[in-house]
Amino acid sequence: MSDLLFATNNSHKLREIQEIIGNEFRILSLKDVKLDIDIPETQETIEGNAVQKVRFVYELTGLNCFADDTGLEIDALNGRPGVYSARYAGEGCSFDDNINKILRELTGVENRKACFRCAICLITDGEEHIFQGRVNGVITTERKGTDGFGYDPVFLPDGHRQTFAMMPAYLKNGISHRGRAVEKMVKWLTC
Ligand code: ITT
Repeated sequence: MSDLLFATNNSHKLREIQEIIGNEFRILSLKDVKLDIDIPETQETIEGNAVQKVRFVYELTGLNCFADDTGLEIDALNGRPGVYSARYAGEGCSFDDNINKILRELTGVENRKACFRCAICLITDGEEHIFQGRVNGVITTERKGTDGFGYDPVFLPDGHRQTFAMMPAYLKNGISHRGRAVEKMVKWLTC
C-alpha cells in the first residue's frame, strides 16, 4: 500500500477522502507526520490554491502529497463565494455564518443554481498533476440535514431529493465534486 500525505487542516475533508480512496492507498494527515502548520491559500482560483497548498507541504516534507481546494459557485451571486468559500462571512467565521450569509443574499432570488468545484493537485516524485470534479445543484431556502460539513445542509444536487447533509457519506462521495476529482486521481495513480 502506498502512502499519500493529504495537505489539509480540514478534518471533514480528510475523513471523506479516507472513505473515498479505498484500500490501495493510505492517506496520511498532517498530524500523522507531526506538522502543525497554517497552509497559505492566497491565489485567485481554486486550481491556484490547490497548487500553492501542495507545493508548500511538499517543500516541507518531500513526501508524495496532494491538496484539495473547493469552492461553491452560485450563479445569482456571480460565482461567489467561489474561492472565498471558507471565509465568506469573514476571517474566523463558522460554517453556520457562511450559510446565513448566502441565504440572506439569496432571499427572494428565484435562480438558485450553484455548483461545487474541486481541484486536487498531486505531487508524486516531484511532478505536479491536477484533477478536477464538479457537481451541479441548487441552494435550498433553508437548512436540511445534519451530516456532512460546510454548505452541505443547503446544497441539493441535481437529480436528488436530499441535500448533501441528508445523504449517507457513500452517496455524497459517489456524486460529489471531491468524489469525482479523487476518482480521477486514483485512476491516474493506478493506471
Ligand atoms: P484546507 O485548505 O485546509 O484543505 P479549507 O476548509 O480551507 O481546508 P477549502 O478552502 O477548500 O478548504 O474549502 C472552502 C470551504 O468550502 C470549506 O471551508 C467549506 O466551508 C466549503 N466546502 C468544501 N468542501 C465542501 C463540501 O464537500 N461540502 C460542503 N462545503 C464544502
